[in-house]
Amino acid sequence: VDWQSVKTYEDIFYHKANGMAKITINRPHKRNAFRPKTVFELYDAFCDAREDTSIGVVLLTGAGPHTDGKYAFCSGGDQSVRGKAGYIGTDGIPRLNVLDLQRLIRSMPKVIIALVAGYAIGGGHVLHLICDLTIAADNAIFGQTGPKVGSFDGGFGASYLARIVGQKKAREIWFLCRQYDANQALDMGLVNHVVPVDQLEAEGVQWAQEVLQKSPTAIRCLKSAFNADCDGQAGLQELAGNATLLYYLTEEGAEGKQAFLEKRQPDFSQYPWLP
Ligand code: 2NE
Repeated sequence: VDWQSVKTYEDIFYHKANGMAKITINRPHKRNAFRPKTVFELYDAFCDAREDTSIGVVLLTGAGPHTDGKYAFCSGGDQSVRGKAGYIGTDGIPRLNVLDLQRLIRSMPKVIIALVAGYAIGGGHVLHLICDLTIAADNAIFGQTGPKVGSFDGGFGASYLARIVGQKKAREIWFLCRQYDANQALDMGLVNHVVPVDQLEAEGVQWAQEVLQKSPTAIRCLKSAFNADCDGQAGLQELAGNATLLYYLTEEGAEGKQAFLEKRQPDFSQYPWLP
C-alpha cells in the first residue's frame, strides 16, 4: 500500500491510501500509553477521516516493536501524567479526554478496524473494544488493569464489554485483571481474527478493501443500528439521523424545502402513504 502521510503530529502517525486512513499511536517507549495530547491528536485525525468522503475505513494501530522487541497497541492512560483529577497536559488541566475519542470512534459513520499487536491493556483495551472490528496479531495480549492501578472505565469499558463477552467473563476481566492471549480473545468473541504479527497490516488492508466494495449507505445505517441497540437516546439519534439523510435525498423531502423557498404550500399529493 502506498501510504501517504496526511499531517505531522507529535504522538501519532496519520496516513491515507485507497479509501483507507491509518492512525498509529506512536509512543512505543510507553507501550503506546496516551497522554492528553495523544488523545487530542487522535481526535483530530479521526475527525479528518470522518469528514473525508473518500475514506470508508480507518485502521487504528500502535507503532512498534519498541527497541526491546516488544509490541503494543496501547497500554491506556499514561500513568506518569495522571494527576488528582485526570491526565494532565502542558496546560495543567486534568482530563479524561479519551472518553470523547471513544464516542467519536463509535458514532462516526465509517468502519474502524483495530489492528492489535502486543499489549491492548487498560484504556488501550477499551479503545480496541469500541472499534467495529479487531484483528489481532498472534502476540496480542488483552486485559484491564483499573482495579490494580486505581482506575476503572464503567462506561463502554464495562457495559459494552459485557455485551461482547457476556456478564460473567466481563466481570472476570475487570475483577481479576488477568491478561488473555490472542486465541483466548478469539474464543470469547473479543476479536474477529488472529494472524501472524508480520501479516497484521496486510490482513487489515484486505478486510478494509472488502468493506470498501460495499454500499456506504448500507454500512452507515448498519453501524448506527448496532449502536442504537446499546447507546440509548444517543444511539437512536444516530440511527434517526440516517433516516433524515435518506429522506433529504428523496423528491418528497426536497418538495418541502422547495415550497418554503418559493413561498407556496407544499404539494405532497403524488407521494403514496405506503402500507
Ligand atoms: C502494558 C504492560 C503490561 C507491559 O508490560 P512490560 O513488562 O512489557 O513493559 P513495562 O516495563 O511495564 O513498560 C515499558 C515502559 O512503558 C511504560 C513503563 O513504565 C516502562 O517505562 P520505563 O520503565 O522503561 O521507563 N509504560 C507502560 N505502560 C504505561 C502506562 N500506561 N503509563 C505510563 N507508562 C507506561 C505494563 O507496562 C502495564 O501494565 N502498563 C500499565 C497499564 C495500565 O495500568 N494502564 C492504565 C489503565 S487505567 C486507563 O487506562 C484509563 C481508565 O481506566 C479510565 C479512563 C481512561 C484511562
